Amino acid sequence: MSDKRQRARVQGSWAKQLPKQPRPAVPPSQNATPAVASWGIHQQITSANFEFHQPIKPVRDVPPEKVIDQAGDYEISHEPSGVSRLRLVPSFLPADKADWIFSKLLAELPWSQKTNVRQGEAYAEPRLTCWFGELPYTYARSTMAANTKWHPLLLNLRRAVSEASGVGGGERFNSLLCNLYRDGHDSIGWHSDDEASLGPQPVIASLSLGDSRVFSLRKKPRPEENGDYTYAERIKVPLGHGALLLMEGATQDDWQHQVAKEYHDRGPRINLTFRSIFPEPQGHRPGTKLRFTGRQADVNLTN
Ligand SMILES: O=C(O)CCC(=O)C(=O)O
Repeated sequence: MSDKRQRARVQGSWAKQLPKQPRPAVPPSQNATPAVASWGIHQQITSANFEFHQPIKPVRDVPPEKVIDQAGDYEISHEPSGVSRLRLVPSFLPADKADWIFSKLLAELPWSQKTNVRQGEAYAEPRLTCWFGELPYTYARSTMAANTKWHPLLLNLRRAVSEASGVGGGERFNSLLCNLYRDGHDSIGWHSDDEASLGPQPVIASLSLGDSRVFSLRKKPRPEENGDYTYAERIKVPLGHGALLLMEGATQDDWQHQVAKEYHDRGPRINLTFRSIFPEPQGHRPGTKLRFTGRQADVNLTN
């Protein structure tokens, strides 16, 4: 038996199933190797019938990472939860103004290090923060107390950022989380700003000052991916001195974001994230996450 035919015998059983052959009008040729077909007559085996095909493993490509570094409005996804939108204004503040604001805020804001809790373990958040707003804010199982003593400079910035964001027809953001990344080792891990206290589909306006850092986004996987982000869409947004980034629509439902550590020299950076915060829904633990469940935003108590 030729090598090829030997292979066909061994592999024929799992080779691709072929369409049924019509009954041959004439008996198979003397030279062909007979085989018993399902309808009980000899059918001619041809090399075309039993060609070996390497089983095709479905190949799935990791989507190429996108970069957003130009001013504009971007629709980054369309899902049942809605459209996720980013708006980038790289030079929202002119450099000289941004320099002055940066040094004032660095010196004059009440920076402190927050202790968060993850999987029952307390850890020091690797950045400094302070909070302004009439309500406390809880994330990562740790609460920042209400603080109504807004620095006057922050009140001016709030006005400018609220106008640029068009929040609530001229209303202003009522709260501000200030973040100080002292160097490249300070960071914030993957998360969404989706606490129930921020309401459904919050608008978050993020103003950056100081050294540039990369703001990364990754799309939340579908339920059948079981939390695996291997094939997630990813976007990088370099945020420089004076840049304004708005996250709107379903961005917090469908995407996570982070500022990763950087292991080359990075100077200090301040990030001001303006948002509006509402009293926690009754009976919910502070910091509970709001999750989109298909038809409307719902509260998931498993934060
Ligand atoms: O520093 C940044 O640009 C992002 C901060 C952030 O994601 C947050 O504080 O929730």
